[in-house]
Amino acid sequence: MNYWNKEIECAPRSEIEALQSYRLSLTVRRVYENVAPYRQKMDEARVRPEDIKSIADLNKLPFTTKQDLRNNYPYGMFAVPSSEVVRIHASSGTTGKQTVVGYTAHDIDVWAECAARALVDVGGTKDDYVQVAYGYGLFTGGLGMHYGAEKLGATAIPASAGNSMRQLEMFRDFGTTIICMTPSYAISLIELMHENGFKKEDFRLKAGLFGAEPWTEEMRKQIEEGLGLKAYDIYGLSEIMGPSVSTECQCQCGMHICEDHFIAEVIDPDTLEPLPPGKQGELVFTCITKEALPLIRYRTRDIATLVYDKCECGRTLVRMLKPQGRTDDMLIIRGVNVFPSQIESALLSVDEKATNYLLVVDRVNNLDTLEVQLEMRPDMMQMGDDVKNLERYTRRVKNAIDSAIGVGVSVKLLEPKTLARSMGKAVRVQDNRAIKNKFEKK
Ligand code: DLL
Repeated sequence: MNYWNKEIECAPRSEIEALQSYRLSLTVRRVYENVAPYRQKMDEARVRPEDIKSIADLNKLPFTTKQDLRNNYPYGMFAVPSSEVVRIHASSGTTGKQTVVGYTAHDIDVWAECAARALVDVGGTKDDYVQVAYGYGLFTGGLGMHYGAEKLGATAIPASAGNSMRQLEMFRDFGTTIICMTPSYAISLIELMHENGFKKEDFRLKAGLFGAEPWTEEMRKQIEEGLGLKAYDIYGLSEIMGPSVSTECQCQCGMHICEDHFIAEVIDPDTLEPLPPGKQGELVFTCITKEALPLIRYRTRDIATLVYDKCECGRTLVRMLKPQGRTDDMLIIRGVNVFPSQIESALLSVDEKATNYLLVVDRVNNLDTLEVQLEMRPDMMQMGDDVKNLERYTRRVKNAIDSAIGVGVSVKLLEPKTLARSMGKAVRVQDNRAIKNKFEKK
């Protein structure tokens, strides 16, 4: 088994916690002195920096939310002067202002270290060709993985997202061995491969780091089969750093968090109380080495579980299980809480190739409706010769989803290629109720 930084990745828990405690106390002092909004929050909570001596004191500290970043847009939460900031990124947020994040040269170095660890986690070495097909730009995906590949000493191929035929040609001609992209983009490349006569045997791909959006085990299977590689999950968020906050190892049983840089907690999103290991709740991160933007107890909105059991790979860093959605992407349909990921799992359990879908939520006569629009594949058009086959298929999909979420949905089959293909984060939900609420409320 290879490690990038064995000393920390396999350190005894007591040492990891001692390091976290030490770094936490320094960070809290620094933000209290340098970040006015934190000083104010801590004063309001009546906590002084000297009260925070170890990770056991973490829950004395107030939380940070995306709204804090918006209120202090663009640089008000930065802990260093602009002369120290060497890069900014921004999150694409669909509503409200962008969230701007900053990095010092040291922050960029730490990030590259975490991304190099991620590549080694999945078997990467200096000899690999790493094609980075996350978008380069304000989004953290592209540059984040790029610096990691260079730090590892591998060959970075800065493909960025898009130009899909070219991506496939590069896989073939440049001898790409590791790819980094969103899982939905991988699915659309597989489709393009088949349409254009590419075969997985044309490529030398061995591993892929897929993240930036939720994806299911069924999608993993499809990507692994379609591209002939091992598909690994990678997680991150711009507020905390970007990709590589955590990454799966070759055991594929959760993502190891870079705990020497981030303290992870899971809280109950209603009571805000920390939950014990193994319980699912909202993930919260505290940055303990970041210089430019050291966020304290940042509420990610992602729903996940922390697992401290021993991992076969030898790493002792805590693992987070695949995020099960976000507290803010939960749909409430006729009073029932529904996560898009539950629908995807049910859909793919009936037909593992049914990855092009859109959930359209609406309100008709004061009643919420959920329509699952599902694209047919060209080979299914033959099924259509016998209308009964298609009806049976539609009914199976509907029954699977109804019983998974406990709400009746309608399923509508669409002609092939009607839905937009994703190159970055896929848009899976169209909720017309928000528009109606805004413009049609009397
Ligand atoms: O998506 C950073 C990233 C880039 C991660 C490339 C992995 C790979 P943001 O645009 O700020 O940053 O979005 C962060 O995306 O809070 C999650 O809701 C979601 N997310 C990221 N990775 C995963 C994953 C990047 N592996 C938000 N599984 C996070 C599920 C993910 N959701």
